[in-house]
Amino acid sequence: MEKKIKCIWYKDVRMVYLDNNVRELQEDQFREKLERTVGSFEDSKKQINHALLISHSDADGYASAAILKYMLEREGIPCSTRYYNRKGTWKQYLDSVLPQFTHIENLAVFFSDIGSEVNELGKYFTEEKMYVWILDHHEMNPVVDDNLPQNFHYINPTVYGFDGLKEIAGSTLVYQFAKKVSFKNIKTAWMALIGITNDTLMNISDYRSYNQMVVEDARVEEQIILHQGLMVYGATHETIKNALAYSVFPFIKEVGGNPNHSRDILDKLQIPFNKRVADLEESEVETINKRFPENLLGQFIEFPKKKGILQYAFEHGLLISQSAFTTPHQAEKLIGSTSTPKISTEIYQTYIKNLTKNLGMFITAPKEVSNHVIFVDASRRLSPNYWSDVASYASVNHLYNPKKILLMGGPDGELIKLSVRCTDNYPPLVKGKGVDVLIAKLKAAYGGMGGGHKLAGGYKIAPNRYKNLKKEIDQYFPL
Ligand SMILES: [Mn+2]
Repeated sequence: MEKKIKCIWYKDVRMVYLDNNVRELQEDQFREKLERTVGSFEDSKKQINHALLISHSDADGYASAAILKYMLEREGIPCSTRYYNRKGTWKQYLDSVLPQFTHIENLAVFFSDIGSEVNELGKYFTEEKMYVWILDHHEMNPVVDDNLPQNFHYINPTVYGFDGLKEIAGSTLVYQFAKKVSFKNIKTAWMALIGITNDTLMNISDYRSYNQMVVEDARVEEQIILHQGLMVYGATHETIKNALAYSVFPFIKEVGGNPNHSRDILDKLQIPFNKRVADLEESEVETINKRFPENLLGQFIEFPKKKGILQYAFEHGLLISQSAFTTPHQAEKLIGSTSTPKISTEIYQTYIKNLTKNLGMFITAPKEVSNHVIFVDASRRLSPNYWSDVASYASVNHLYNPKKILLMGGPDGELIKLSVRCTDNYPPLVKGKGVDVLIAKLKAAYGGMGGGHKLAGGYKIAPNRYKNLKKEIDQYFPL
């Protein structure tokens, strides 16, 4: 079943993000902390009557919650789940959610793929008699452990030098936790891959460390088929004509979201345009790859029990994060579904067409360029639902000067909401410095809220301060 194709052309010469990174990796300390965090759960699980799972409202967050739910229900603990993208303070949010559960004695609250504001959350739970676990992989501020309440536990791999994208996604961390609780939770490895593929936005062969181990677990357990072939993330389930148009990683500039254009190209290459991506012969994959400057050779993950969009890990995750915007009640069900509901297929197609169209627009969009950053005002052209994704895919596809940081966004309510990105070629990454460092500096100077990873983060700022930020931005460099 598994196709083997040698990767001969590596056209996109990637710089070593992380592989050359100067850093101190404290792997033993991380493992010890994981043992202790799992131990704290083992010690108290018999007392817990109910668990509230609070998870991030993206694919990684949904996958994380699904793994936790599987683990907890195996332990006989019923769960409720809430998905959240941090908007205000934690106090505001928790004050609106927790009262629904305060009648339950010995409630456990799990934060997954969210909640790296450990100091803020620690303060909130001092008064509450609840068990709390925070399993997150976003960059976080130093924590004074002595100030935390007694039944409050957290683990974050970035503290030990791990990269929160390439090495350990949110669902990867939750999966490691669940597998330590019981080896039987290895059954959830495939779920973690829904999160990993969407958080990393990388070729699977570029995964490292714990992310790589999850792929291996899922493969050995025969939960997935790992294919080597045409890499067209976003459209792996499609015909080759549509796949070349709607692939978001890589985004094929020449085709630019137009399937008529890809059909003409395929005709000239004498490749049947209605063939499915997974059915392509090795020689056809090589011919197509040679035709475009983008690297189209890579790995993709199939879930053999699923059909349609849900059959492929990356597309499965993308559908979840889109459904979280449009039909939240559907999003959670998708992990348990084998075939794609019609409404979800429509949502997905609209999304992927708009995204590829917008990536084409990004290339020509007006940009304000300083010595160190590129500002793009997204508000005139794009619906806010797309800001973050266009910024991410512009970045992973190197659609702007990779030596600069991208700040893209516009007004969102009373604040300016910015997606902050850098490519894996951004030179300061070699010293472990990425957009997380810039966001921290900006927060210190202008206030506002924000955080994230080395390659991708978000920042919200008041409009009057944003004007100053734009004038003064270069003074925060070198990072
Ligand atoms: Mn995540």
